[in-house]
Amino acid sequence: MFDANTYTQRRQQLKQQLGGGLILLLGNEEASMNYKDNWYPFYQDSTFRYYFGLDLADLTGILDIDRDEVILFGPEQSMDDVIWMGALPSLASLAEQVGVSKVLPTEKIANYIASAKSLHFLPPYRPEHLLKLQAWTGKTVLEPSLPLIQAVVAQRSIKSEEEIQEIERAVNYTARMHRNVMQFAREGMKEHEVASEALRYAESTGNLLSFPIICTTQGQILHNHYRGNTLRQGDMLLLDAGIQTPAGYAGDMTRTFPVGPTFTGRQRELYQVVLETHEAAMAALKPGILYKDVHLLACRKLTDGLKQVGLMRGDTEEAVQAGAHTMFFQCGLGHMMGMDVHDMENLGEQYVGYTPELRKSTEFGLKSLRLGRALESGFVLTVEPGIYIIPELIDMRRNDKVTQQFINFEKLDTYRDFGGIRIEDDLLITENGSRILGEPLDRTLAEVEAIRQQAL
Ligand SMILES: [Mn+2]
Repeated sequence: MFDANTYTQRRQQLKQQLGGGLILLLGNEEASMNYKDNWYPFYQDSTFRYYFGLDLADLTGILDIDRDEVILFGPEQSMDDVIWMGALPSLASLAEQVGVSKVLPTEKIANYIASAKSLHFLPPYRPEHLLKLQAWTGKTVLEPSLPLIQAVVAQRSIKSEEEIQEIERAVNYTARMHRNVMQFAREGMKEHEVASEALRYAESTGNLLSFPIICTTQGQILHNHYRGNTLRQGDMLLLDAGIQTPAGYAGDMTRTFPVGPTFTGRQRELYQVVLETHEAAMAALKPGILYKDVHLLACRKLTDGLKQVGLMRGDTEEAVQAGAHTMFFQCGLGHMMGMDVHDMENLGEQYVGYTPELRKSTEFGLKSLRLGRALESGFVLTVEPGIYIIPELIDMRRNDKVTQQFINFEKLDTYRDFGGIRIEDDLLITENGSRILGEPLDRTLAEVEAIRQQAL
């Protein structure tokens, strides 16, 4: 948690931005797994945490602009709570830690908001939030506040110096977790044995994971959470994993490395294509450039590389315009990152990654690009190109005339069992360009093979 002044200033800025009305910010509740008292690990709502700092369940914050007051609503601990969970500071002293001087019991919310001229709240993404909002307002159909969404997105998109330090700490731990796994993995292990080493490392440092680990020899499945395969000589292992610090800031990196001491010939070729695409995309980052254009630049670079390998052919620009490259790269180049690994995705991708003038595309490939808009100094984002060879997609597009023009199916058919490669780093947009966050993590062919050779 930051100093109380940080939260006071953040709330002040939000109130000024909105100008009037009442802002309701819902914290999260505990979520039950299979019966009421068996909970998933608690996860606080990131916007609530951004403005109120507290990482505890059942809190609600109100910024009443018209009455010029900030109130933290919550329960006081009962003796039962103390017996089962230990004593906590009072609601008033919790509030004081984040610069809030007025507290009220949750039961008072409905009365309090009844007199508000206009009520601003964010889109509920948990059913409990919707039920609460319905109960407190007496309305069944609820319209989230667009001005509030826009103000929160504008504020949270630009990371402050103390946030950047915290994100960099998360990325440092993330890089160390990856290095640890690159040294740990062995032929004959199951994917879950490797994933558990990543988790062990994260927890041993007093941190958490920022999302469930992707640890797979089947890297072509973009969000593969199956971990039952055995690592075999000749396989590559793709690890997409990130650490989240106790303050709630995320890291998110991906590396793909050989199970043996070296990549095979065809793995080297395609790894180099992804690496050069990754470098070209990172080099293009600067304030003012559309991230969509960086994505398209990456698609052209990837296509050029695939043409050299002989998997694609024809004019690069035409191939990308026709979407032929999505045979290999079906998703977006990256996303915003901060307190959420996909930062603020609950507020709506259209508002976080796009603008009213730049709508998100519905085309295959571009529809999965979470960030398209012009970059600004202070943004933190990921760059994560990849090559994913999906046999079902090859078969689906085999008879497509446009695709046939640009794809060498005869050769591609010999790559059906290739798998997937992704390389992902986290970057800060600076005044003049960008900066890779965190300690360097082995990325080139020579670096990755060296760490594997030392480990084996
Ligand atoms: Mn990512």
